[in-house]
Amino acid sequence: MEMIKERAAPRVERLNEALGARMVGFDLSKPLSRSDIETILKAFAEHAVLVFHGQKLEPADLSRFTRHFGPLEVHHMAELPFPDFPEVRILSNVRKDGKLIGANRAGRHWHSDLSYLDETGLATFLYCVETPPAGGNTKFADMAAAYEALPKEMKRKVDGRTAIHDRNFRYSELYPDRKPLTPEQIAAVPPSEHPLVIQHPVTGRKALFVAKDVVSHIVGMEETESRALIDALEAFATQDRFVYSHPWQVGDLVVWDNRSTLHQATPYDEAEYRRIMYRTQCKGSVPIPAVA
Ligand SMILES: O=C(O)CCC(=O)C(=O)O
Ligand SMILES: [Fe+2]
Repeated sequence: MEMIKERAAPRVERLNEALGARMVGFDLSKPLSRSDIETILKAFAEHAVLVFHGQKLEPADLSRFTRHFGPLEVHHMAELPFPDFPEVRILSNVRKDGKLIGANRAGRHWHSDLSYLDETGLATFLYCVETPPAGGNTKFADMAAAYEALPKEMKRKVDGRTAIHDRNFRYSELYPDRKPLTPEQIAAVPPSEHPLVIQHPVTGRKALFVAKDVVSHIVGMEETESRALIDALEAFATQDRFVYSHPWQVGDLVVWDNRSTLHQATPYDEAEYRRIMYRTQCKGSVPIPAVA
């Protein structure tokens, strides 16, 4: 008689007090059942950061999984490590023939992916191929919980406001080891205006939408006050009580919701250790302003 290997029933476990869920019993290297997809999308809306351990994924698998969340985004500055899968990027410090095999030191500041475009990032997917024994974490901050916990007088300052997100604002400070952007590259990604408080299209939850190194100013606010408020909002939202820091293991796939979280990569000993991540993203939409 043929033995049928029993798979553990899929389940969703909370990661920590702040946010995130561990997804147990899913094999993302195979097409998923309808009910698994529903479970995953529901958990995504509810927990914002999903962690799947022990995966064995090829670029095709990552691509297929990403498409359950929305249409694929081909990153505007992407190198093409997998010509058949232009949507799959590599993040790494590894060099081949003297050339980096992917983007290095990406996202070392708090941000929401593509927040500087009119249609901002929806879900981002990172799959760990190689990781250093320490450091190289990805931290996530819960911008919905942060908004809810905001002191009244701060809430009054942000409600109904908009802010300018600008990829070019601090690019050269954030990426000192990269070639400066050319005038053409700068012109290709103009700033974009978004509400400071946005509403999640699925859950209806309100979230802060701000990051100090990407938001250049708050519209209609005096410069000094605007800078102080932007810095204070990020500092408030990234307190430990709103943050989950993911320590990577080979085979982890993490997906996060850019509409309700910020994230940041932490440093590691790049001279000593290798870090290789595959990355995809799906296309977002114009953020919805929160109604008071
Ligand atoms: O490398 C990481 O941990 C995250 C980098 C990042 O910001 C991204 O992939 O969007
Ligand atoms: Fe990012």
